[in-house]
Amino acid sequence: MSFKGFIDTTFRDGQQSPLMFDSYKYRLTLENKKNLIYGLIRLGVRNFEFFAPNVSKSEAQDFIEIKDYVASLKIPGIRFLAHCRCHPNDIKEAIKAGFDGLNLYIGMTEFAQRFSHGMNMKEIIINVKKIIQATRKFYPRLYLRFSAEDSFRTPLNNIFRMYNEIHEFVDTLGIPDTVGIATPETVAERIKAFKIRYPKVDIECHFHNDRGLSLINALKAIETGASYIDTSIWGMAERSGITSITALLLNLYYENKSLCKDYDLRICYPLNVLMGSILKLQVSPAEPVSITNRTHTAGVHQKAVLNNPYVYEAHNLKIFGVEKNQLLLGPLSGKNLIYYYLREIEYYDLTLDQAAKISQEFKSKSGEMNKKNKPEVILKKIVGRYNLPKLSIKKEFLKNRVENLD
Ligand code: HCA
Repeated sequence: MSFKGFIDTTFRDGQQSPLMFDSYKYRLTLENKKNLIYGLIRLGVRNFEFFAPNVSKSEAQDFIEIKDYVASLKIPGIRFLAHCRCHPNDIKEAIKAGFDGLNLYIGMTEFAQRFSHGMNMKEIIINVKKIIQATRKFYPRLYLRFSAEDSFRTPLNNIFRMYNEIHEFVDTLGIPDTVGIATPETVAERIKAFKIRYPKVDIECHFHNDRGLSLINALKAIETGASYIDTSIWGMAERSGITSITALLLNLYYENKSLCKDYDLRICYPLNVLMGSILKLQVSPAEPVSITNRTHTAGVHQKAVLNNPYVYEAHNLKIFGVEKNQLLLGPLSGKNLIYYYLREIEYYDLTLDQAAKISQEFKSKSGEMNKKNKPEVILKKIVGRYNLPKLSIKKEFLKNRVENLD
Protein backbone atom coordinates (compact mmCIF):
# COMPACT_ATOMS: atom_id res chain seq x y z
CA MET A 1 0.00 0.00 0.00
CA SER A 2 1.21 3.50 -0.79
CA PHE A 3 -1.12 5.51 1.47
CA LYS A 4 0.53 8.73 2.73
CA GLY A 5 -2.46 10.53 4.21
CA PHE A 6 -5.39 12.83 3.70
CA ILE A 7 -5.60 16.11 1.87
CA ASP A 8 -8.11 18.11 3.83
CA THR A 9 -10.27 20.32 1.65
CA THR A 10 -12.69 21.62 4.28
CA PHE A 11 -11.58 25.17 3.54
CA ARG A 12 -11.90 24.74 -0.26
CA ASP A 13 -14.46 22.16 -1.41
CA GLY A 14 -15.98 22.22 2.09
CA GLN A 15 -16.89 25.86 1.66
CA GLN A 16 -18.53 24.96 -1.67
CA SER A 17 -21.01 22.80 0.26
CA PRO A 18 -24.73 23.70 0.09
CA LEU A 19 -24.67 23.37 3.90
CA MET A 20 -22.98 26.77 3.95
CA PHE A 21 -26.18 28.11 2.40
CA ASP A 22 -28.58 25.93 4.40
CA SER A 23 -27.00 27.29 7.57
CA TYR A 24 -26.90 30.90 6.24
CA LYS A 25 -23.18 30.85 7.02
CA TYR A 26 -21.97 31.27 3.42
CA ARG A 27 -18.34 31.19 4.52
CA LEU A 28 -16.31 30.12 7.51
CA THR A 29 -14.92 33.00 9.55
CA LEU A 30 -11.21 33.29 10.27
CA GLU A 31 -11.93 32.25 13.85
CA ASN A 32 -13.90 29.18 12.65
CA LYS A 33 -11.04 28.21 10.33
CA LYS A 34 -8.43 28.57 13.06
CA ASN A 35 -10.45 26.37 15.41
CA LEU A 36 -11.10 23.78 12.73
CA ILE A 37 -7.52 23.62 11.50
CA TYR A 38 -6.30 23.29 15.07
CA GLY A 39 -8.66 20.31 15.47
CA LEU A 40 -7.55 18.79 12.18
CA ILE A 41 -3.89 19.17 13.13
CA ARG A 42 -4.56 17.58 16.52
CA LEU A 43 -6.25 14.74 14.65
CA GLY A 44 -3.06 14.28 12.61
CA VAL A 45 -3.86 15.90 9.25
CA ARG A 46 -0.89 17.61 7.60
CA ASN A 47 -2.05 18.61 4.08
CA PHE A 48 -4.55 21.42 3.66
CA GLU A 49 -6.13 22.64 0.45
CA PHE A 50 -7.31 26.23 0.21
CA PHE A 51 -8.84 28.30 -2.58
CA ALA A 52 -6.38 30.05 -4.88
CA PRO A 53 -5.99 33.56 -3.38
CA ASN A 54 -7.61 35.28 -6.36
CA VAL A 55 -10.95 33.62 -5.52
CA SER A 56 -11.64 36.45 -3.06
CA LYS A 57 -9.84 39.02 -0.93
CA SER A 58 -11.24 37.59 2.28
CA GLU A 59 -10.12 34.05 1.45
CA ALA A 60 -6.67 35.36 0.53
CA GLN A 61 -6.39 37.34 3.77
CA ASP A 62 -7.62 34.43 5.88
CA PHE A 63 -4.98 32.18 4.36
CA ILE A 64 -2.16 34.55 5.34
CA GLU A 65 -3.45 34.69 8.93
CA ILE A 66 -3.96 30.93 9.13
CA LYS A 67 -0.49 30.26 7.80
CA ASP A 68 0.98 32.49 10.54
CA TYR A 69 -1.24 30.89 13.14
CA VAL A 70 -0.22 27.37 12.12
CA ALA A 71 3.46 28.39 12.04
CA SER A 72 3.08 29.50 15.67
CA LEU A 73 1.98 25.95 16.57
CA LYS A 74 5.40 24.69 15.42
CA ILE A 75 4.11 21.41 14.02
CA PRO A 76 6.46 19.86 11.43
CA GLY A 77 5.31 18.62 8.05
CA ILE A 78 2.32 20.91 7.41
CA ARG A 79 1.69 21.56 3.72
CA PHE A 80 -0.59 24.27 2.36
CA LEU A 81 -1.90 23.64 -1.16
CA ALA A 82 -3.69 26.13 -3.39
CA HIS A 83 -6.46 24.82 -5.63
CA CYS A 84 -5.56 26.50 -8.92
CA ARG A 85 -6.83 26.51 -12.46
CA CYS A 86 -4.00 25.98 -14.95
CA HIS A 87 -3.93 29.72 -15.26
CA PRO A 88 -0.87 31.98 -14.74
CA ASN A 89 -2.85 34.36 -12.47
CA ASP A 90 -3.92 31.62 -10.06
CA ILE A 91 -0.38 30.25 -9.95
CA LYS A 92 1.29 33.64 -9.51
CA GLU A 93 -1.03 34.66 -6.67
CA ALA A 94 -0.68 31.30 -4.89
CA ILE A 95 3.11 31.41 -4.99
CA LYS A 96 3.11 35.04 -3.81
CA ALA A 97 0.86 34.11 -0.88
CA GLY A 98 3.36 31.48 0.28
CA PHE A 99 1.63 28.20 -0.55
CA ASP A 100 3.83 25.09 -0.39
CA GLY A 101 2.19 23.56 -3.42
CA LEU A 102 -0.37 23.85 -6.17
CA ASN A 103 -3.31 21.55 -6.80
CA LEU A 104 -3.73 22.24 -10.50
CA TYR A 105 -6.71 21.00 -12.49
CA ILE A 106 -8.49 21.28 -15.79
CA GLY A 107 -11.52 19.52 -17.26
CA MET A 108 -10.81 17.34 -20.30
CA THR A 109 -14.20 15.79 -20.96
CA GLU A 110 -16.06 16.61 -24.13
CA PHE A 111 -18.47 18.69 -21.99
CA ALA A 112 -15.67 20.71 -20.40
CA GLN A 113 -14.13 21.30 -23.84
CA ARG A 114 -17.42 22.55 -25.26
CA PHE A 115 -19.11 24.26 -22.32
CA SER A 116 -16.39 25.25 -19.84
CA HIS A 117 -13.00 26.56 -21.04
CA GLY A 118 -13.60 26.00 -24.77
CA MET A 119 -10.19 24.46 -25.57
CA ASN A 120 -9.92 21.19 -27.50
CA MET A 121 -7.73 18.27 -26.38
CA LYS A 122 -4.71 19.41 -28.37
CA GLU A 123 -4.92 22.95 -27.00
CA ILE A 124 -5.40 21.68 -23.45
CA ILE A 125 -2.29 19.51 -23.67
CA ILE A 126 -0.14 22.29 -25.14
CA ASN A 127 -1.29 24.86 -22.58
CA VAL A 128 -1.14 22.68 -19.50
CA LYS A 129 2.26 21.28 -20.40
CA LYS A 130 3.68 24.76 -21.01
CA ILE A 131 2.38 26.02 -17.66
CA ILE A 132 3.46 23.02 -15.61
CA GLN A 133 6.88 22.80 -17.23
CA ALA A 134 7.57 26.49 -16.61
CA THR A 135 6.31 26.33 -13.02
CA ARG A 136 8.53 23.34 -12.30
CA LYS A 137 11.52 25.08 -13.90
CA PHE A 138 11.18 28.27 -11.83
CA TYR A 139 10.03 26.56 -8.61
CA PRO A 140 11.84 23.21 -8.49
CA ARG A 141 10.84 22.56 -4.86
CA LEU A 142 7.20 23.52 -5.12
CA TYR A 143 4.83 20.57 -4.67
CA LEU A 144 2.79 20.13 -7.86
CA ARG A 145 -0.31 18.07 -8.40
CA PHE A 146 -2.24 17.92 -11.62
CA SER A 147 -5.76 16.49 -11.95
CA ALA A 148 -7.91 15.85 -14.98
CA GLU A 149 -11.20 17.05 -13.55
CA ASP A 150 -14.05 14.56 -14.02
CA SER A 151 -11.51 11.78 -14.60
CA PHE A 152 -14.06 8.99 -14.54
CA ARG A 153 -15.96 10.50 -17.51
CA THR A 154 -12.76 11.29 -19.37
CA PRO A 155 -11.64 8.55 -21.78
CA LEU A 156 -8.56 6.88 -20.33
CA ASN A 157 -6.69 7.46 -23.58
CA ASN A 158 -7.13 11.20 -23.27
CA ILE A 159 -5.94 11.16 -19.67
CA PHE A 160 -2.87 9.18 -20.73
CA ARG A 161 -2.20 11.61 -23.60
CA MET A 162 -2.14 14.45 -21.06
CA TYR A 163 -0.39 12.69 -18.18
CA ASN A 164 2.32 11.25 -20.48
CA GLU A 165 3.35 14.84 -21.20
CA ILE A 166 3.51 16.10 -17.63
CA HIS A 167 4.08 13.20 -15.22
CA GLU A 168 7.82 13.87 -14.94
CA PHE A 169 7.19 17.46 -13.79
CA VAL A 170 4.65 16.75 -11.03
CA ASP A 171 4.72 15.08 -7.64
CA THR A 172 1.18 13.80 -7.78
CA LEU A 173 -1.41 12.94 -10.40
CA GLY A 174 -5.04 13.33 -9.37
CA ILE A 175 -8.02 11.18 -10.34
CA PRO A 176 -11.06 13.16 -9.18
CA ASP A 177 -14.55 11.71 -9.48
CA THR A 178 -16.08 15.14 -9.92
CA VAL A 179 -19.68 14.02 -10.45
CA GLY A 180 -19.68 10.88 -8.31
CA ILE A 181 -20.00 8.17 -10.94
CA ALA A 182 -17.09 5.93 -9.91
CA THR A 183 -17.61 2.51 -8.36
CA PRO A 184 -15.05 0.44 -6.43
CA GLU A 185 -14.47 -1.61 -9.59
CA THR A 186 -13.73 1.38 -11.84
CA VAL A 187 -11.58 2.94 -9.12
CA ALA A 188 -9.45 -0.19 -8.82
CA GLU A 189 -9.20 -0.50 -12.60
CA ARG A 190 -8.00 3.07 -13.09
CA ILE A 191 -5.57 3.14 -10.18
CA LYS A 192 -3.95 -0.10 -11.33
CA ALA A 193 -3.56 1.31 -14.83
CA PHE A 194 -2.01 4.54 -13.46
CA LYS A 195 0.35 2.68 -11.15
CA ILE A 196 1.71 0.61 -14.04
CA ARG A 197 2.14 3.62 -16.30
CA TYR A 198 3.43 6.20 -13.78
CA PRO A 199 5.09 4.16 -11.01
CA LYS A 200 7.11 7.06 -9.58
CA VAL A 201 4.25 9.53 -9.17
CA ASP A 202 1.86 9.62 -6.23
CA ILE A 203 -1.86 9.25 -6.92
CA GLU A 204 -4.48 11.43 -5.26
CA CYS A 205 -8.21 10.64 -5.34
CA HIS A 206 -11.21 12.87 -4.71
CA PHE A 207 -14.56 11.12 -4.62
CA HIS A 208 -17.90 12.92 -4.75
CA ASN A 209 -20.80 11.25 -3.04
CA ASP A 210 -23.56 11.60 -5.66
CA ARG A 211 -24.16 7.83 -5.51
CA GLY A 212 -23.28 7.50 -1.83
CA LEU A 213 -20.08 5.66 -2.81
CA SER A 214 -17.42 8.18 -1.80
CA LEU A 215 -16.41 6.20 1.28
CA ILE A 216 -16.17 2.76 -0.31
CA ASN A 217 -14.38 4.26 -3.31
CA ALA A 218 -11.83 5.87 -0.99
CA LEU A 219 -11.23 2.55 0.77
CA LYS A 220 -10.80 0.80 -2.57
CA ALA A 221 -8.43 3.53 -3.78
CA ILE A 222 -6.21 3.12 -0.71
CA GLU A 223 -6.27 -0.64 -1.10
CA THR A 224 -5.19 -0.41 -4.75
CA GLY A 225 -2.40 2.11 -4.25
CA ALA A 226 -3.60 5.73 -3.91
CA SER A 227 -1.19 7.85 -1.86
CA TYR A 228 -3.64 10.60 -0.92
CA ILE A 229 -7.39 10.84 -0.42
CA ASP A 230 -9.15 14.20 -0.35
CA THR A 231 -11.44 14.47 2.64
CA SER A 232 -13.23 17.12 4.64
CA ILE A 233 -14.96 17.43 7.98
CA TRP A 234 -18.46 15.92 7.59
CA GLY A 235 -17.50 15.21 3.95
CA MET A 236 -18.61 18.75 3.19
CA ALA A 237 -18.16 19.68 -0.49
CA GLU A 238 -20.17 20.51 -3.59
CA ARG A 239 -23.63 18.85 -3.80
CA SER A 240 -23.75 15.76 -1.58
CA GLY A 241 -20.11 16.12 -0.67
CA ILE A 242 -17.00 13.93 -0.66
CA THR A 243 -15.47 11.40 1.75
CA SER A 244 -15.81 12.33 5.41
CA ILE A 245 -12.45 12.16 7.14
CA THR A 246 -13.86 10.62 10.29
CA ALA A 247 -15.93 8.03 8.40
CA LEU A 248 -12.80 7.05 6.48
CA LEU A 249 -10.65 6.88 9.60
CA LEU A 250 -13.21 4.67 11.32
CA ASN A 251 -13.19 2.29 8.37
CA LEU A 252 -9.42 2.30 8.02
CA TYR A 253 -9.22 1.43 11.69
CA TYR A 254 -11.32 -1.67 11.09
CA GLU A 255 -9.65 -2.58 7.80
CA ASN A 256 -6.00 -1.91 8.65
CA LYS A 257 -5.11 -0.25 11.97
CA SER A 258 -1.56 0.55 10.88
CA LEU A 259 -2.94 3.17 8.46
CA CYS A 260 -4.31 5.11 11.45
CA LYS A 261 -1.16 5.12 13.53
CA ASP A 262 -0.41 8.81 12.92
CA TYR A 263 -3.90 9.94 13.91
CA ASP A 264 -5.34 10.70 17.32
CA LEU A 265 -8.69 9.07 16.70
CA ARG A 266 -10.28 10.45 19.90
CA ILE A 267 -10.38 13.84 18.18
CA CYS A 268 -12.82 12.60 15.50
CA TYR A 269 -16.07 13.21 17.34
CA PRO A 270 -15.11 16.55 18.98
CA LEU A 271 -14.12 17.74 15.50
CA ASN A 272 -17.51 16.77 14.08
CA VAL A 273 -19.24 18.50 16.99
CA LEU A 274 -17.10 21.59 16.46
CA MET A 275 -18.35 21.82 12.87
CA GLY A 276 -21.91 21.29 14.16
CA SER A 277 -21.52 24.16 16.59
CA ILE A 278 -20.20 26.41 13.82
CA LEU A 279 -23.02 25.55 11.40
CA LYS A 280 -25.63 25.29 14.17
CA LEU A 281 -26.62 21.93 12.69
CA GLN A 282 -26.61 18.43 14.16
CA VAL A 283 -23.78 16.17 13.01
CA SER A 284 -25.25 14.31 10.02
CA PRO A 285 -27.05 11.05 10.88
CA ALA A 286 -25.18 9.47 7.96
CA GLU A 287 -21.88 10.16 9.73
CA PRO A 288 -20.64 7.04 11.56
CA VAL A 289 -18.74 9.09 14.16
CA SER A 290 -21.84 10.71 15.64
CA ILE A 291 -24.06 10.45 18.68
CA THR A 292 -26.87 9.40 16.31
CA ASN A 293 -24.89 6.21 15.79
CA ARG A 294 -25.15 5.57 19.53
CA THR A 295 -28.85 6.40 19.86
CA HIS A 296 -31.54 3.75 20.30
CA THR A 297 -35.27 4.24 19.93
CA ALA A 298 -37.04 0.87 19.53
CA GLY A 299 -38.14 -1.00 22.63
CA VAL A 300 -36.41 -4.24 21.62
CA HIS A 301 -33.13 -2.42 21.06
CA GLN A 302 -33.43 -0.37 24.23
CA LYS A 303 -34.00 -3.46 26.36
CA ALA A 304 -30.98 -5.21 24.90
CA VAL A 305 -28.74 -2.14 25.15
CA LEU A 306 -29.71 -1.65 28.79
CA ASN A 307 -28.48 -5.20 29.40
CA ASN A 308 -25.47 -5.08 27.09
CA PRO A 309 -24.84 -2.32 24.51
CA TYR A 310 -22.79 -4.68 22.33
CA VAL A 311 -26.02 -6.29 21.07
CA TYR A 312 -26.67 -3.19 18.92
CA GLU A 313 -23.31 -1.41 19.10
CA ALA A 314 -20.71 -3.42 17.23
CA HIS A 315 -18.08 -0.70 16.96
CA ASN A 316 -16.34 0.87 19.87
CA LEU A 317 -16.96 4.54 19.13
CA LYS A 318 -15.17 5.57 22.34
CA ILE A 319 -11.97 5.13 20.34
CA PHE A 320 -13.26 7.93 18.11
CA GLY A 321 -14.35 10.17 20.98
CA VAL A 322 -18.07 9.29 21.24
CA GLU A 323 -18.22 8.68 24.97
CA LYS A 324 -21.95 8.19 25.50
CA ASN A 325 -24.99 6.53 24.05
CA GLN A 326 -28.61 7.66 24.16
CA LEU A 327 -31.84 5.77 24.72
CA LEU A 328 -34.69 8.02 23.64
CA LEU A 329 -38.00 7.83 25.42
CA GLY A 330 -40.65 7.87 22.71
CA PRO A 331 -43.49 6.08 20.95
CA LEU A 332 -41.43 2.95 20.33
CA SER A 333 -40.13 2.60 23.90
CA GLY A 334 -41.33 -0.39 25.93
CA LYS A 335 -41.60 -1.37 29.57
CA ASN A 336 -37.86 -1.86 30.03
CA LEU A 337 -36.86 1.67 29.16
CA ILE A 338 -39.85 3.07 31.03
CA TYR A 339 -38.88 1.06 34.11
CA TYR A 340 -35.29 2.24 33.79
CA TYR A 341 -36.31 5.86 33.21
CA LEU A 342 -38.81 6.03 36.07
CA ARG A 343 -36.51 4.27 38.50
CA GLU A 344 -33.07 5.60 37.58
CA ILE A 345 -33.91 9.10 36.42
CA GLU A 346 -37.14 9.95 38.25
CA TYR A 347 -36.44 7.74 41.35
CA TYR A 348 -39.84 6.07 41.47
CA ASP A 349 -40.03 2.85 43.44
CA LEU A 350 -41.94 0.64 41.02
CA THR A 351 -42.03 -2.96 39.84
CA LEU A 352 -41.51 -4.22 36.30
CA ASP A 353 -45.24 -5.20 36.22
CA GLN A 354 -46.23 -1.64 37.06
CA ALA A 355 -43.86 -0.39 34.38
CA ALA A 356 -45.56 -2.75 31.89
CA LYS A 357 -48.98 -1.29 32.68
CA ILE A 358 -47.68 2.27 32.47
CA SER A 359 -45.99 1.51 29.19
CA GLN A 360 -49.24 0.21 27.68
CA GLU A 361 -50.98 3.46 28.57
CA PHE A 362 -47.98 5.43 27.33
CA LYS A 363 -47.96 3.60 23.99
CA SER A 364 -51.70 4.22 23.53
CA LYS A 365 -50.81 7.93 23.45
CA SER A 366 -48.05 7.61 20.89
CA GLY A 367 -50.08 9.51 18.26
CA GLU A 368 -50.23 12.55 20.58
CA MET A 369 -46.47 12.90 21.01
CA ASN A 370 -44.97 15.93 19.36
CA LYS A 371 -42.75 18.94 20.02
CA LYS A 372 -45.27 20.61 22.33
CA ASN A 373 -46.46 17.40 23.95
CA LYS A 374 -43.22 15.64 24.79
CA PRO A 375 -43.07 11.92 25.72
CA GLU A 376 -41.62 12.71 29.18
CA VAL A 377 -44.56 15.01 29.95
CA ILE A 378 -47.10 12.44 28.77
CA LEU A 379 -45.39 9.78 30.87
CA LYS A 380 -45.33 12.05 33.91
CA LYS A 381 -49.08 12.59 33.69
CA ILE A 382 -49.72 8.84 33.48
CA VAL A 383 -47.38 8.06 36.37
CA GLY A 384 -49.07 10.75 38.48
CA ARG A 385 -52.20 8.59 38.63
CA TYR A 386 -50.31 5.59 40.06
CA ASN A 387 -49.30 7.23 43.34
CA LEU A 388 -45.91 5.56 43.24
CA PRO A 389 -43.57 6.10 46.17
CA LYS A 390 -40.16 7.63 45.54
CA LEU A 391 -36.92 5.85 46.33
CA SER A 392 -34.99 7.48 49.10
CA ILE A 393 -31.43 8.06 47.94
CA LYS A 394 -28.94 9.96 50.04
CA LYS A 395 -27.76 13.26 48.57
CA GLU A 396 -24.12 12.18 48.46
CA PHE A 397 -25.02 9.21 46.24
CA LEU A 398 -27.01 11.45 43.91
CA LYS A 399 -23.94 13.60 43.37
CA ASN A 400 -22.03 10.52 42.24
CA ARG A 401 -24.43 9.74 39.41
CA VAL A 402 -22.85 9.53 36.00
CA GLU A 403 -25.87 10.89 34.21
CA ASN A 404 -26.76 14.48 34.76
CA LEU A 405 -30.03 15.34 33.17
CA ASP A 406 -30.47 18.78 34.77
C1 HCA B 1 -14.01 21.63 -8.27
C2 HCA B 1 -14.02 20.22 -8.81
C3 HCA B 1 -13.27 19.25 -7.96
C4 HCA B 1 -11.77 19.43 -8.03
C5 HCA B 1 -11.02 18.29 -7.44
C6 HCA B 1 -9.53 18.34 -7.61
C7 HCA B 1 -13.63 17.85 -8.49
O1 HCA B 1 -14.77 21.95 -7.34
O2 HCA B 1 -13.26 22.45 -8.79
O3 HCA B 1 -8.98 19.39 -7.92
O4 HCA B 1 -8.92 17.29 -7.41
O5 HCA B 1 -14.34 17.15 -7.81
O6 HCA B 1 -13.16 17.55 -9.57
O7 HCA B 1 -13.70 19.32 -6.61
